[in-house]
Amino acid sequence: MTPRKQIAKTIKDYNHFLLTSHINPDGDAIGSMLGLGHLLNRMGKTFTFYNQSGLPERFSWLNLPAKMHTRIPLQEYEWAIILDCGDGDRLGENLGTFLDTDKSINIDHHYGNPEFGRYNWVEPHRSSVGEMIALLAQDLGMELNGDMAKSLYLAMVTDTGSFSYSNTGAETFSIASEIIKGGLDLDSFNSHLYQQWSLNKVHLHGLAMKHANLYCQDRVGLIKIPAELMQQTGTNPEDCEGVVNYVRSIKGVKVAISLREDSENKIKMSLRSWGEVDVNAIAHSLGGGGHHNAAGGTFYMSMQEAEGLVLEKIEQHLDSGPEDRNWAQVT
Ligand SMILES: [Mn+2]
Repeated sequence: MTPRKQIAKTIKDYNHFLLTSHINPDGDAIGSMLGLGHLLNRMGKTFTFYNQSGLPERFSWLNLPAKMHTRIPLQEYEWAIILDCGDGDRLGENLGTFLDTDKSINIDHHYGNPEFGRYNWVEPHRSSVGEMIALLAQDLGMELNGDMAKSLYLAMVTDTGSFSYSNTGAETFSIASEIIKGGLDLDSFNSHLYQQWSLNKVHLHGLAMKHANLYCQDRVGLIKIPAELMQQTGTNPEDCEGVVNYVRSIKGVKVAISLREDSENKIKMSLRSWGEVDVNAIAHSLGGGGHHNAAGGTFYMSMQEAEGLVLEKIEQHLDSGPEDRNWAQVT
């Protein structure tokens, strides 16, 4: 039996679930979790939500089918379903020791997922885990509508950069089409998703953009957010989401980098690319990971040292020969 079928059967056969996703959750982590919660609700199952970082403010307009727990201990469960976690560490240190991997289901779309669960449905070509939950809903005979569909649409639209990244497949569009047929109000949805900024956030992005720069014969764009920039503008790390896309938009740029100072000597890196350049491999060589065109990681060093190191790695990668060779390594 395929993992996908095994998971559908397990959901039918059991009643009590724990649903969780990665720390600092993005739209896919939240959307897939909420979508699966709504799905379980329709089947009359009980479940608990857990995310160590809680629900980000920018997604607070969604209808939660259950309370989002941020603390252990949690209620007893028969199966834990872990969503969008490229490895077990992404669950956060608290849940790591609480979970019984023998009662865990791992649904993910990251390359190199170590398949830490009893059942592992890992498909790196999928746009998002939300897309996979939509397929599961269809396998279980459900229409893609209501709050379930809205949550899954959020997962797909955020993980594909509004259906623009190379992970957007034909099936992504056909699921989106089913969701629109199911009655999703796009205008209302988009105003909730995109009208979330504060004036402070606009100022933060403006200042960061002003100091963006190009390296490696203008093939690499870099944007930095030192902690003092957030203090100066009264913003927080959540407000930095997406800054990497400004340098990704510059003509001729093959790799876009953002570096954000999380705390002293802790720098969060995001990498984005177009086409063949494999930023997952670059992130991996620096202790991080992700997807072919979108990856990230953390440096425990100063901003200046992190900048030097990431630029050096990218330069080596870009100069290491034809890019199609790098592409061949991951397919
Ligand atoms: Mn994802």
